[in-house]
Amino acid sequence: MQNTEQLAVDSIRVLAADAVQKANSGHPGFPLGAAPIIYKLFAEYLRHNPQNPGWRNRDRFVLSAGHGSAMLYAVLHLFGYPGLTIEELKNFRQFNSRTPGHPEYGHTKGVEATTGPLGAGLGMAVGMAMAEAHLAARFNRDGFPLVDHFTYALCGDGCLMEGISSEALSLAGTLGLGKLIILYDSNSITIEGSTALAFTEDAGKRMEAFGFQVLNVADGNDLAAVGKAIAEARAEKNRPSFIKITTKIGYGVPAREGKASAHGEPLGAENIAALRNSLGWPLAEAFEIPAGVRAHYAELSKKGEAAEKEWEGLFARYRKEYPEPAAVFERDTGGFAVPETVFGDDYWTSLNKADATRNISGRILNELKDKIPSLMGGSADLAPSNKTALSGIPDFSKADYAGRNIHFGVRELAMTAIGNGLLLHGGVRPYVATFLVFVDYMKPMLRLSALMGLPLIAVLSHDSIGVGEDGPTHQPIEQLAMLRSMPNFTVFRPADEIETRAAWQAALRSGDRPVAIVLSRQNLPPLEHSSRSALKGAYVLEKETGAKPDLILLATGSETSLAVEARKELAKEGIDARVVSMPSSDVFDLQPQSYRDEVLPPDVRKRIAVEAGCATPWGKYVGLDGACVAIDRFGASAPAGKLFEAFGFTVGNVADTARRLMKQ
Ligand SMILES: Cc1ncc(C[n+]2csc(CCOP(=O)(O)OP(=O)(O)O)c2C)c(N)n1
Repeated sequence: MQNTEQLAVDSIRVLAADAVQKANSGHPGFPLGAAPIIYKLFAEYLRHNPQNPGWRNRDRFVLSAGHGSAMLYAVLHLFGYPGLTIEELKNFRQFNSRTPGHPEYGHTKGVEATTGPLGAGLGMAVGMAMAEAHLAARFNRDGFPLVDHFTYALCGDGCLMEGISSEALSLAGTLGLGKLIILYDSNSITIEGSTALAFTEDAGKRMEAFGFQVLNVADGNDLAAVGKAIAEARAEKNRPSFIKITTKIGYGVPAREGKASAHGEPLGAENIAALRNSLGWPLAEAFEIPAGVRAHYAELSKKGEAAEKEWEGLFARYRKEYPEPAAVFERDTGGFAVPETVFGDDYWTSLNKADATRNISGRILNELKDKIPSLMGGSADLAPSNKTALSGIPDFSKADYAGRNIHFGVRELAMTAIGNGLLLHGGVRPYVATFLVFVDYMKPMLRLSALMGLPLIAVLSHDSIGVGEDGPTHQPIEQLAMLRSMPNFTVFRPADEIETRAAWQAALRSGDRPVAIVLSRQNLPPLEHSSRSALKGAYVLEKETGAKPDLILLATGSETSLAVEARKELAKEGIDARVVSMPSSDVFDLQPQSYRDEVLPPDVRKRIAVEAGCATPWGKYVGLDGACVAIDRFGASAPAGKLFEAFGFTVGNVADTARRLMKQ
């Protein structure tokens, strides 16, 4: 058994090294050092069923050190995860393989999160552990631990250098997430060399300060010690655990062991042979695994099947005993969709009064909170400004995991990663929030939401120079352009209550795209003709009076009413303008060409976009014969009214721009 175990560990090493070698690209060093950790975890502790990787109460595992992907693929292959054949390992990093350079969620069965940007996995793991705690608090009953699993993340030095590790793990400590276990592969090497160059902190002490139980394993090759530490981590109920495991990067390759050169380049044929030799590996052929090792993994794999069966039995009894929560649990963990009944005609009301869209959004959220029990979220300490608090609903806290108001603290990056983790876990429908300008602090994790196809909702208020006195640090300029440039991402910037309702509906119906709802701080007037057509991204808000408009005014959010006023002004001079409200250019771009041509007739080439952001997104809509009333400089600290005037967001300036175009 001892020998089989060692061979099982070494099979991970050999497969990962062979895959990197064949691809002539990738990172062999991490897998060689960390193989015993992942082996021990998957073989003895992780409750997972390779035959059904999506089983709801499985333990979650996130490889935060995503560059170690070859190791994860080797393990998933050895455990028999569907689709991960030896051919896929041979096609590591090749076009259309199941084994891309970094693990990609939704692409490879058994990969729980897309990782590669270091530290992101830690944030997502915290989100998963929060979802577990929340669902357990809501659904578990005496004798029915329906939701009861651990979340593990494996990270390296790089993940812990990244600031997100502090953001996310500090919150995890505060929340006392006892079922979160961080495994730290401490090999003291990163790409540029020794961690002594730039990372001399005592990470364990940092985690202790965050409120973690900290455990140490002096030798990562000591399987018994690794196992003992994992067992101790699992036994600690009130604190998350951090296990520092000392390993050697490039273990088994004498020329590379303990060196940065082990990190990110193939080992080369000579070193591959040396690896086999020093491990005492019995087979010379690449990708060959001894039959006994395969049998060993097949045996281990069965444990997971049994665990799932047992849970299915538990759930069947639960369903009989508690049919109502069982039905909710099944629905909410079955996908991201919210009940369609939520969006009936009674949803589409409007108070028809001037109000800030952030206030309107807050009202909508609170109307929905009871209809969508899986809705939970919060802000990076700006809930009173973002209007994202669910009133009368308890906070999500160590004392009450059933609460649905999350206090992320001032941690936008971790907040967004946690939002992704909540969605990856399933069972909850999260939103996160901050000021639009601080979306810069969220961006890398929103990019992962988009890449993973997760419908995370980002509520982004204070969306322009309308912020006023806080000045240019708080006034977004290029942020809308940045968000709109992202693939598989939807931005909604509604102009009034009806359009804000459209934004929320679009966000909550989205199953595979993140949605940013961009909201004003200042009051906006209700629009006479706003409609559910906003769901198409853009629509004709004010129609021309003649057969064909002289000009089209395109606007979003707070500038829409300005366009409407400018149209009236132009009408006095006989200029017949159409106003197109375009709360979401992303959604509009997905409409059929016929609809797009209807809204923006190709032969009407005099077009003006009006938006209190940079002009970048508007070129493709206004074309060479059009113009933008936009702001391509930083704002200033002054009352909002003064700023709109100073930067040309006035009826006079929009009308002047139109007059100029008409003369051309
Ligand atoms: C955010 C981010 N920055 C930079 C990189 C590039 N990168 C990949 S691995 C790595 C070093 C990681 O060191 P460590 O976590 O100790 O892994 P090991 O050296 O043990 O493989 C870097 C800088 C990245 N993947 N993500």
